[in-house]
Amino acid sequence: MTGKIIKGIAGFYYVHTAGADVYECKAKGIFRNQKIKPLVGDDVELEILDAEKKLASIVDILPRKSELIRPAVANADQALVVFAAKDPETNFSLLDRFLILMTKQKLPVIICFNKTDLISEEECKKIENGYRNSGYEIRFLSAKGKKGTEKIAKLLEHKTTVLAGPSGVGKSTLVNLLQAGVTMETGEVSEKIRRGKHTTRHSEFIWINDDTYILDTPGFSSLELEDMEADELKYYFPEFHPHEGNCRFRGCIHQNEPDCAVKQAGKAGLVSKQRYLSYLQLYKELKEKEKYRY
Ligand SMILES: Nc1nc2c(ncn2[C@@H]2O[C@H](COP(=O)(O)OP(=O)(O)OP(=O)(O)O)[C@@H](O)[C@H]2O)c(=O)[nH]1
Ligand SMILES: [Mg+2]
Ligand SMILES: [Zn+2]
Repeated sequence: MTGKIIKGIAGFYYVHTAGADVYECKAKGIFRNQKIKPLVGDDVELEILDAEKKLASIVDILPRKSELIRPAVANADQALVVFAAKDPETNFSLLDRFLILMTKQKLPVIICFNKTDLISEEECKKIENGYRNSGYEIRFLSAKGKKGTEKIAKLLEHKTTVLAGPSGVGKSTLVNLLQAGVTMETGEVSEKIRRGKHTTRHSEFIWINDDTYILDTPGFSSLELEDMEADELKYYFPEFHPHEGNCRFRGCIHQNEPDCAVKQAGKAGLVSKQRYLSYLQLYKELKEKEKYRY
C-alpha cells in the first residue's frame, strides 16, 4: 500500500493512505543506512503490521518531485504565503524575504493578503501596487468574512501547497474553511501576543480531498537570508529583470552606479518604491553579514 507522510513526530510518521486511513509508522532501518530520511510530504510504500490498530512500517520512499529545506517538505507544488492586510500590520520586509527564499528553492508562490474586511478597497490597491510587475500572483481575501476563499480553493486543487506566514494572520482560519470537518486550533491575536505563543506548533499536512493537500506550518516572525551573496540578491526581484540589460555597467547592483536602468524604471513607476527600498535594505543586511563571514 502507498500513502503520504502527513506528520512526523519523535520518530513516528503518520501516513495518509488512499482509503483516507492514517497509519502510524516507523521507518525501517534501511533508510538509516541509506542516509535518506523520510520527509513530510513523501509518498511512501507501506508494509502493514496491524490493519486494525493502523500500524505499519515504511519500506520505501517513492521518488521525490521536489524537496524543500525550509520548511523541510517533499513534493510541494507551490507555496501560499498569507499575510494580514491589517492586525497584525503587514510586514512587507518579511514577505519579501519569504519570496526570496521560496524563489531560491524554485517553488512558485501565491501571495495572499487576508483580513481585507479590516481595510478599504483603496488600501488593497496600494498593497497590490507595491508588487506591480513582480510577476507574483496576488490574492485578497477575508477568511472570517468568507470572501475570496473559493478562488483560493481552486488554486489549490490537485496540488500540495505549503501554507506559510506570520502568526495570527489567519492561516488556520483559512484551512478550516477549505476543509469542512477539520478544525485547526485558532487563537485570538491579542491573546497570542500576550502569551507569546503560537497556535500551530509543528508542520502538518491537511488532506483537503483526493490529491489536494495543504501543509499548515507554524507562524514565523523573522527569516534569515542564508547562503546568499548580496550581489545575487537582484536576481530575486523579478521586476528588475526587464531593465537590467540596459544598465551602463554589467555588474550593476542598482544603487549608486550612473545610468542604472533599474533606478530609472523606479522613477518611471515600473518598479515600486517599496520593493526597491526593500532591496536596498536587504542588500545592506547581506553585506553586513559578509563582513563577518571570514
Ligand atoms: N478580521 C478578521 N480576522 C480574521 C480573519 N481571518 C482570521 N482572523 C482572526 O485572526 C486570528 C488568528 O487566526 P489564526 O487562523 O489562528 O492565525 P494563524 O495564522 O493560524 O496563526 P498561527 O497558528 O499562530 O501561525 C483569529 O482571531 C481569527 O479569528 C479575517 O479575514 N478577518
Ligand atoms: Mg495556525
Ligand atoms: Zn542598475
